[in-house]
This record gives sequence, C-alpha cells and structure tokens, in this order.
Amino acid sequence: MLPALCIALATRLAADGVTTVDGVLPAALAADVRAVALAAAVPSAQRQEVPLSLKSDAVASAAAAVATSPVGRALEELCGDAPLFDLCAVISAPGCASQPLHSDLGFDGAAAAPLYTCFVALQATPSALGPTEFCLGSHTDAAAHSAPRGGGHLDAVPFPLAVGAAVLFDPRIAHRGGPNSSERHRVYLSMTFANPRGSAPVIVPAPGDVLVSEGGVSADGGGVWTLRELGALHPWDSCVCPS
Ligand SMILES: O=C(O)CCC(=O)C(=O)O
Repeated sequence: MLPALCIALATRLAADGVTTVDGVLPAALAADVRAVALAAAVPSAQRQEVPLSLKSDAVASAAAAVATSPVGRALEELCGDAPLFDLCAVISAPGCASQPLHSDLGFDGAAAAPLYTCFVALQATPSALGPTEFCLGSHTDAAAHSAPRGGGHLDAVPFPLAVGAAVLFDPRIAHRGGPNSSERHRVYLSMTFANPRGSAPVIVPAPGDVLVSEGGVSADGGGVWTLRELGALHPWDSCVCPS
C-alpha cells in the first residue's frame, strides 16, 4: 500500500501538472552534487544543461535518494517501475534573464504524460535565484499548450524551493526558468523518467539552452536504470525520506 502522501502527490501532479516535495536530498549531498555540476559547466553560459553521470558517488547517492523519496513513490504509482530517461543539471548564471515560456514535450491529447521530470534544488532557491515558473493545468489543455509559442497570455507561478526540495512536473506543462537576479548560480538536479504507460515523447527543444543533455544513461555507456534499480544504489539513502 502506498503512503497517502504519495497518492496525494500523484493526484496533484495529474490535476495541476506540477507538485512540490520537501526534504528529498539532505543539504550536504545537494552541495556535493552542485559542486560536481558546476565543475562540468561552461563558465560563460547563461543557461545550460550539464549531463551528469551515475559513476559519480554524489550523483548516484542523490539519484538513489530521489528514487526512494515520495517523488519516486509517486512516480511508481503513476508509471510503475519507470526507467530513467535523462539525468543532468539545469543551471542559470547570475544575471540570467527569464526564459521564454515553453513546454518540453508536444501534446497529443493523451491523459498520461510520456515523461515526468523532477528538479531538485541544490541550493536554496528563493525568487531572487529565478525558480522555475509553471502555468498550472496547461499540461493537458490543448489551447493553453499552443499559447506560449503563439504569444498568447498564460499566468506563470514561481515555485521557490528550499535546498533539497523538489518540483515534480509533467514536461508538457508550459513553464520557464525565472530571472536570476542573485550573485549565485542556480543549480537544479534534473531527473526525467519515461512513463511506460504513456505514449512516445515528442521532444521540443527548450529555448535558450547552450547544451542539450543526451542523458546520463547514454553518457554512462548505455543500459537502463529503473526507479527500483536507482533506489538500490545506496540503500542508506532511504533514511532521508521515510515512508
Ligand atoms: O531553468 C529552469 O528553471 C527551467 C529550464 C527549462 O525549462 C528547460 O531548459 O527546458
């Protein structure tokens, strides 16, 4: 039986297209993954996606913590034992402008999302660091879905995050990275999972990124990592988020 919290998360995700989960990563592990990501980043880029590898102990521990957290359990409720599709860090630099509203996936009218993405804040992300903004309910709204690229108006709500907190979203939702008016890089761990119960994803490239991750799975030489396999990487991490 799944904990009530995970069922509530899955329900919110289906209705709004986005939900938050606190306490997914401990602050020390978040700081370690942040350092790994920044070491691999392009120094001059305003926005970038940096592929991450499960061969890094910090990244593997973080992936295990996400998989065993309520994020992983909500995903299991929605998708079964979902395979990891993409693993990267999403970084915005100090002074970075707001990203145009966009969705990462096309919308074919299906209720089930082809993918789900989880961003975990690797430092506290109040409004000054430009947390991601989401247009609630736009993931399954055909009119709303076409509005961002056509210039239509949609209300975008910022989702500030505490360090180690996560935002889990349906990538068909209209969203954008907010403006980073701080003096710190805003670094998110990004994990995307394929939904075996959804249709094939139609990826729409995000505007403004200098790197598009090919995914940690292919970067690590192939193979498929599922939620359960990731959760078994570092069993001690399950103590981060008790069920
Ligand atoms: O940086 C963000 O908060 C969002 C990034 C994003 O939406 C993207 O690159 O597709």
